[in-house]
Amino acid sequence: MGADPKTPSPRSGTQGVSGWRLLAALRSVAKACHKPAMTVRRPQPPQHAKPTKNPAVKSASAAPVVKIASAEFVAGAQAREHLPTEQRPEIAFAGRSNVGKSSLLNMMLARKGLARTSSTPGCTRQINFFDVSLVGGPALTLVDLPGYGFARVSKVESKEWKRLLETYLLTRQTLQAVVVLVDARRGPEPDDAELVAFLGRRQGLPVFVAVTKLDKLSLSAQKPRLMQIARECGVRVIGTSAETGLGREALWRQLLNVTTHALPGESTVLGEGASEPVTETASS
Ligand SMILES: Nc1nc2c(ncn2[C@@H]2O[C@H](COP(=O)(O)OP(=O)(O)O)[C@@H](O)[C@H]2O)c(=O)[nH]1
Ligand SMILES: [Mg+2]
Repeated sequence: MGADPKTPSPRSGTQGVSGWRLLAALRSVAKACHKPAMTVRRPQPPQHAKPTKNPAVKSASAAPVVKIASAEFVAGAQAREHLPTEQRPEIAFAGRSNVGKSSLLNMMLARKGLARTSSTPGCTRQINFFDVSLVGGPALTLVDLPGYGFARVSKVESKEWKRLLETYLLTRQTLQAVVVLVDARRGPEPDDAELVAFLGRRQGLPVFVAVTKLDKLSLSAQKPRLMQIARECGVRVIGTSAETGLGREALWRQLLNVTTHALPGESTVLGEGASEPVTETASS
């Protein structure tokens, strides 16, 4: 009579192996068989940090210190004569085209799409003014400046933008601080250095560097990059991401500290130290 087909017939190598040993042997074979699958290159996770994995982001969105009571677009100026009347304290956001000015503004104002964002550089052709009132706090104006460093606009056009920008930055009486945006991956470029030097003409005008798109770097790369950019810029830098909300509170605190108002119920200054990066990354 032949062996029961369900009973594995003893083969060389497995002869005399007890049940548990066979099981162990099978397991190790199975394990060995799985090994190549484990070494197959899986799709790598993206280099940037996933928003939900950053505890700082969670805490920032869970309990925002700065709450926006109202935010609205009030004026767009393409020429000096179109600039609105000087009324509220103003904070201007400047930087190269596509660095993320409009996105950062929307993040600060907690309003999606209030400032128009675009993946096409050179879209903001005017100075845009946004009035904002904070809950229990001051009324301010945030200003989205035309981007510079965009090669594809005509020379005449870029000259006009430059003149408007310079006039605004040098003469605006209500201007209380300027945030210069620097892309985390590109770092400060000659145009940015030129702007910071230019702003030095207005003595006492606080200038901050906001490092944008930090989410595009891995978590471990973020802090060293911020330190490096702080060294290169020689001023305080704040790491931000419009994607995740990172840096929103830190930047608001810095800005409210230098405008004539303090946060509701607070008078403390965060992030003291000339070139200390102020970040909300998990590593800080
Ligand atoms: N991943 C990521 N993308 C951003 C961030 N900020 C801006 N962007 C993108 O960068 C592009 C330019 O942004 P925008 O705000 O219009 O730049 P602006 O020209 O300086 O005003 C858009 O496609 C945005 O979605 C950010 O923090 N993270
Ligand atoms: Mg813009």
